Amino acid sequence: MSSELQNLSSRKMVNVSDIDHFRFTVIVAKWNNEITGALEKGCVETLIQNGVLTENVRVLYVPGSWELISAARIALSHSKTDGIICIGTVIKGDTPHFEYICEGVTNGLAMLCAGSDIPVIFGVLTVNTLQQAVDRCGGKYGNKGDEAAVTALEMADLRRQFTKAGNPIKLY
Ligand code: DLZ
Repeated sequence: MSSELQNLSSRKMVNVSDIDHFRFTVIVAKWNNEITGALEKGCVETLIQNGVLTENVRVLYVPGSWELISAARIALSHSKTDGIICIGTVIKGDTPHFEYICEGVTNGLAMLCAGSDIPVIFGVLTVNTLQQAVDRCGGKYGNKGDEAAVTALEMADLRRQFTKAGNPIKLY
């Protein structure tokens, strides 16, 4: 399936009730900040457009994608949040750093997902070229920050269906 068919950015609005109760933490890596800044903008705008209150969106910055893991862990441990959205961009260079960082960040965030019921969303671009990143932060393949926001809203809503009083979902 082509990337174009996987572009979710056209679906920016979600059908989720009581969105104004949700709190989100957006963690942004400053490495490749011309890209991550555009992803952050798309993400925050999509959250707000869907009804999340501005004061319920906390944006934190870390040096690089590697630090997304520890920042997400700190946020999980020390804040009340309904979802954590990790934003970064890793661009392939001449050395194997790309593989190490991508694998480390992916595994680290996956471990956080597995260890917590708060959704941790993977908004990290892993691309071969700067142009591929540009295409995905508001270019021809949409803005993956928008997609991360929509995913966070849907996952926060899913969790709420299990945790709110009068739980409508049967666990078995
Ligand atoms: C060191 C490094 C390199 C070479 N490339 C990237 C990158 O493409 N994207 C990114 O987000 N971060 C990169 N970093 C920084 C690491 O993520 C990290 O901040 C440092 O290794 C310090 O732990």
